[in-house]
Amino acid sequence: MAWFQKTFKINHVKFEVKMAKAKCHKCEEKCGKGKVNPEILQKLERGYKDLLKSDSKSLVKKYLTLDVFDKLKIKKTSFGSSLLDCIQSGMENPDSGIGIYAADPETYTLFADIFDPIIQDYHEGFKKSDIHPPTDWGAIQNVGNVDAKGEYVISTRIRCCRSLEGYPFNPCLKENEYKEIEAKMTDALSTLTGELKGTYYPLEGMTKEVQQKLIDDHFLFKEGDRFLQSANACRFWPTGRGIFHNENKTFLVWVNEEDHVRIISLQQGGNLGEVYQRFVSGVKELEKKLKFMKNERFGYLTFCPTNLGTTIRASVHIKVPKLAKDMNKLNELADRYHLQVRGTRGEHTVAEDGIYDISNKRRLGLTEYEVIKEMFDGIVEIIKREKAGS
Ligand code: ADP
Ligand code: DAR
Repeated sequence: MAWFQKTFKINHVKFEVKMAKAKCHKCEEKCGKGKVNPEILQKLERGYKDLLKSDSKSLVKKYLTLDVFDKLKIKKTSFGSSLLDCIQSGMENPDSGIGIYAADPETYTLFADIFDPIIQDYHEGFKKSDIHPPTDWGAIQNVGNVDAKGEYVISTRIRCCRSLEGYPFNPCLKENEYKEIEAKMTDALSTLTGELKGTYYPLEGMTKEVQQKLIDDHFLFKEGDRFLQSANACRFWPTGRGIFHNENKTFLVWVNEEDHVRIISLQQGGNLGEVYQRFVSGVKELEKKLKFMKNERFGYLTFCPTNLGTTIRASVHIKVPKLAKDMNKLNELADRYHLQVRGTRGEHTVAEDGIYDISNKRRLGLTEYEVIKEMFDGIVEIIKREKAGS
């Protein structure tokens, strides 16, 4: 396989990227060598015009000014990715929150004029000149239970995203590369022992009933996410996709959904410390066996810019009936503590039986411990406000 080794700089920070020289299928077929072809340009112009006319509140609409658009629309990465490969999801889904994905790792540099302002906005101040801090899991034993009396929190979950070195992101992956990633993951997962020991279940061959039950029980990713489909992240589905979990379903790993890997620890109740301990153990064990894509400025690289850095989302499923009477107020409170409110089945879903998914929002520019602490403090405050009735 032809390998791609590239050193490039962003704001004096050197990026060293080594990966298979994959071509983004979409651009490769249509663009030929060196430039974005007229058909791609036409789709970009039309989609951009519709986006400007739409009532979209996405960050890509907010920051893709005409000057930036005209500067970036003619560019193509060495993988063959164009601006269209990055923003077509946001153009086809005006209700996107962000509206952009990195079609391959190089897009973060080549299209920095649109990625950087969106990253700074979403991660609440991570500037072009900022560098993500080194990994720091902190004093794990100091992390406690957000709801020791068990009055509000139903369950607690921590997840992170990882991309395997040597492979581009979803839109540029070939079918055999999905299988290669799955094989590397199943090899690594098969060596886990103790509480982490478990079994890998490929989506291929899984009955719809088993799949739906795993989704309904909040263990498995949803299928057919329209945002990911528009981003060309679901090709060859379900090839190479699957889920690993231990016997108690408290440690899980997703393979080839939005990212190459999602590592998840979850359990009933509010004991964030136990969930964190298991999560860190699992990540450390897998890091012994696999090489993940990471660089100095952004930390762990991911398909979506909202997940860069620690890539950690720590969440509770919680009932806050008093606060939920006024969703604007609940969201304002969440914003104040750098939290994000999602529906019961995750992002882009609604609350069922009054259960909300509340988690840290920012993942970049803080250490792992700071992200967990920020979520812990925010949830404790939310519970305090619910008890007080406002
Ligand atoms: P992700 O967090 O992996 O980026 P989603 O927001 O779509 O993606 O959530 C994925 C799944 O995780 C959903 O089924 C959601 O219900 C479940 N989930 C998230 N937080 C919790 C939690 N605290 N307890 C139980 N399930 C959770
Ligand atoms: N569809 C994207 C999702 C953004 C963040 N969530 C991710 N990456 N799962 C949007 O712009 O809404």
